[in-house]
Amino acid sequence: MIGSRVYSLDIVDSTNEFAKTLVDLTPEGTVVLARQQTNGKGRHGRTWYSPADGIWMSVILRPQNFSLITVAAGVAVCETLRTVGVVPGMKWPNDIVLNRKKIGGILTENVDKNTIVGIGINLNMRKFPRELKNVASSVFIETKKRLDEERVYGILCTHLDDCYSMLKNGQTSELLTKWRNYSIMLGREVYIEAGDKKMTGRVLDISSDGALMLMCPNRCVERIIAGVCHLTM
Ligand code: BT5
Repeated sequence: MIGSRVYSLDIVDSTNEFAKTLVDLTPEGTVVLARQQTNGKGRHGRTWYSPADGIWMSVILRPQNFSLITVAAGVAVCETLRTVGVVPGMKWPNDIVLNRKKIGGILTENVDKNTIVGIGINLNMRKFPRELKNVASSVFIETKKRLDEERVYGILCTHLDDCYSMLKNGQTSELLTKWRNYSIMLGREVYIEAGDKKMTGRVLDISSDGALMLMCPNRCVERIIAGVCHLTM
């Protein structure tokens, strides 16, 4: 179902923004795919560097429960990369990482009853602007493998379908088990910025609604719904 209708664009500002213009017109599972984005978006108004050689796509979904959508999309990206011989990790809440560098991200936005799931994967890019060099990388830079973008996109649609079905069928514990297997965070010390709140702690788990469970130095367990997370060790 995911990808049964595709808007395939050469260049667009942001596939998420384009998808927002389609929500009343298209069936669930519609994909917007672009070769290049001129104004790719991250969370909270941040920008997403998206030249050619990556996978930049958005899917229009209408889930009953959207709390685990970002988890489901992240797991689908990891399963896809594993299928093509790359073993990435996930960093809560929305990062896909390889060798501790960010190689992908998820941007989930709700518009009326629709959820737009934006997925970016740095597949074959060979370089990054100076300001991103220390944090970002691509599958090609890390593995020297050049992967066929169309093939990876096709595999991704299949895994997105599987993970979204799990969510719809209430198989959240299976999904969370997959998240735990890909997570690079369990048991690690982290520093969290959640709005004005800043805290450190050890990651215990992810909850059934996608919140991060943190053991703080005072032995209290904090539940973090959204924020930026840095691994400290
Ligand atoms: C994200 O935001 O990680 C969500 C990225 C979602 C991108 C997709 S592409 C298709 C769809 N259409 C869109 O317009 N967006 C989605 P966040 O966690 O806020 O991370 C943003 C930060 O990551 C930036 O502030 C940079 O530090 C860094 N960054 C920017 N471009 C990057 C890239 N290509 N690879 C890795 N890191 C990047």
